[in-house]
Amino acid sequence: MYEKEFDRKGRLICFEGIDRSGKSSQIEILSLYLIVKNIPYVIIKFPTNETYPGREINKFLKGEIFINPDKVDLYFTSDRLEMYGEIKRLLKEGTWVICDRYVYSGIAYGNTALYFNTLEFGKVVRPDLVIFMDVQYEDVKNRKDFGKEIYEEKNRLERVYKNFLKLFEDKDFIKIIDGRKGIREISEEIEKEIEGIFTK
Ligand code: T5A
Repeated sequence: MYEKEFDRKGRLICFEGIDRSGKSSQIEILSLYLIVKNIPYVIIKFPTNETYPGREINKFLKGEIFINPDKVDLYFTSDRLEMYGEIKRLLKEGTWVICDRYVYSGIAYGNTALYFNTLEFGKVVRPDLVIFMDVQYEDVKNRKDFGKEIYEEKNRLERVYKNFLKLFEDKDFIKIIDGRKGIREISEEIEKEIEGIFTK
């Protein structure tokens, strides 16, 4: 699935989890940590607003436009495909890239993703670390703003959660974090993981 290795000076950290699992909150805390360490970084949230497909998906998720489910998956993939070159460029120059969702969301959420994700094979920049925020629908259904977006419903998120677990079985660069803990406790665990990849 991954792009062939290249000389990277930066590190690629990806966050995954179901909707409202706490990714953005942790990324905000991690960015403060990187500032203190004087590490240049960029945050990329997928779907982005940088590409045409990304902007269309963002409208779709808010219910502003309708897009056929197959086409939505294709758009998620296209959005990432447009960004992989930029991620590679940043890593080569020494900037860390923090992704809020990545190819794994494409697979876990996909309607027909197994087909469209084959388009990404060989292009995905391999992460140095994937943090999976391990929470289920029942844990997040009462979190602020839950239910405002089109995919935030029980059946879908239960399916997505199971897909994530299957995907992350036996992968050495995945760290599964209990996302039911408090925000501060989680961020301390994440910092320890980050310390571990400085020396890699
Ligand atoms: N999608 C995405 C696909 O279908 N295919 C794809 O290929 C890709 C890339 C994106 C949607 O698109 C789908 C997945 C999604 O359905 P989005 O709006 O970007 O939509 O959704 P999310 O990525 O899920 O972003 P959210 O903002 O909804 O969730 P976060 O970032 O995981 O959570 P966060 O940090 O904003 O926290 C949510 C709330 O919970 C609280 C926070 O204070 C906040 O109120 N919270 C906690 N509460 C208790 N304990 C904790 N530990 C907490 N951590 C945070």
